[in-house]
Amino acid sequence: MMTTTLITVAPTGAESRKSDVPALPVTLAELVATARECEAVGASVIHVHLRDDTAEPTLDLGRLKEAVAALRAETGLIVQLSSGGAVTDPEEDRLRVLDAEPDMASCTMGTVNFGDDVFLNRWGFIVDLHTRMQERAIVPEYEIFDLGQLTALQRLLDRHGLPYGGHVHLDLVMGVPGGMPGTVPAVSACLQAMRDLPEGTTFSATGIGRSTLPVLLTSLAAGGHLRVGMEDTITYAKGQPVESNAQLVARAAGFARLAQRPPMPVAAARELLGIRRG
Ligand code: KMH
Ligand code: ZN
Repeated sequence: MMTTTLITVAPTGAESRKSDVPALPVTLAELVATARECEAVGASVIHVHLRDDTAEPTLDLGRLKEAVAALRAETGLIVQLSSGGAVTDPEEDRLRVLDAEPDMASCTMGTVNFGDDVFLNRWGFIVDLHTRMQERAIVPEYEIFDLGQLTALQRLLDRHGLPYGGHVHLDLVMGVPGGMPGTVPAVSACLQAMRDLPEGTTFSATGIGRSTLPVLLTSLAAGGHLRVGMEDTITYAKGQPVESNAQLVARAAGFARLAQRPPMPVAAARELLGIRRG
C-alpha cells in the first residue's frame, strides 16, 4: 500500500460554461492563481484544459505554451496537458498539444459515449499519442472511462512498449454518462483488470458529479490516488456549488490524511511518475 497520496487537480475541463459556473478558472491568470492555491493545499499534478478569450475551450498551441511556461514559473506542479480537449476537437489539434512540451499529457484508451456526444479515440490515434510521447519524453496519464479500456492499455503496452520513464500511471474517470459508473463494484472490477498490467502500475480515480465522494473514498481504501477539480465536480454538497478548486483539493487532502496517506510531495510525485529532469 502506498504511504502517500498523489493528488491531481483538474481545474477547468472543457464542458462547463463560465456563465454557468462563475468560479471556473478560464483565464491564464485565474489558472495560475488556482494552481498556486491547489499546490499549497496538497496537489502535485495539474491537468490542464485552456479556454480562449470568450471562455470557450481551445487547443491553441501558443496559449498552451504560454500556460506551460507560466505554471512552471509560478508553481512546482507537474504540468499535464489534456490531449482529450473537447469532444469536437480534431485529432491533429489534439496531437499538436504535445508540441507545447508538457511534463505529462493525457491519453484516453478508447472511444466512449460522452453524454449526448461521442469522445472519439481510435486505436491508431492512441498509438500515435503513445509513441509520440515516448519520443518526446512526455509521461502519459492513461485515461480509462470504461473497463475494456484497461485491456486496450495492456494491448498498447504489449505492442508498443512502456511509456517514457518506464512507469505506468492511469486515471479511472468514472460516472461519465456512457462510461463506467462511479461505484465500489466498478472500482473493484478495474482493480481486477489492472492485475494484468505491469507490476508497479499506479492509478488515480475521479468520480464525476455525485460519484465524486464514493470514488474518492474507494480509491483511498484501495491504495489508489486521487484526481479532483471543477472539471469533474461543480457541486460541493447538495445545493452548495464548489467555491474553488482549492476547496476540493483541501477536502481530498483531508480525507487522505485521515486515511494515513497524506498528500505526496511534488518531488516524490516526479520520482514516482518518472518525469524528466530539467
Ligand atoms: N473533455 C473530454 C471530452 C482528457 O482530458 O484527456 C475529454 C477529457 C479527457 O477531458
Ligand atoms: Zn480532461
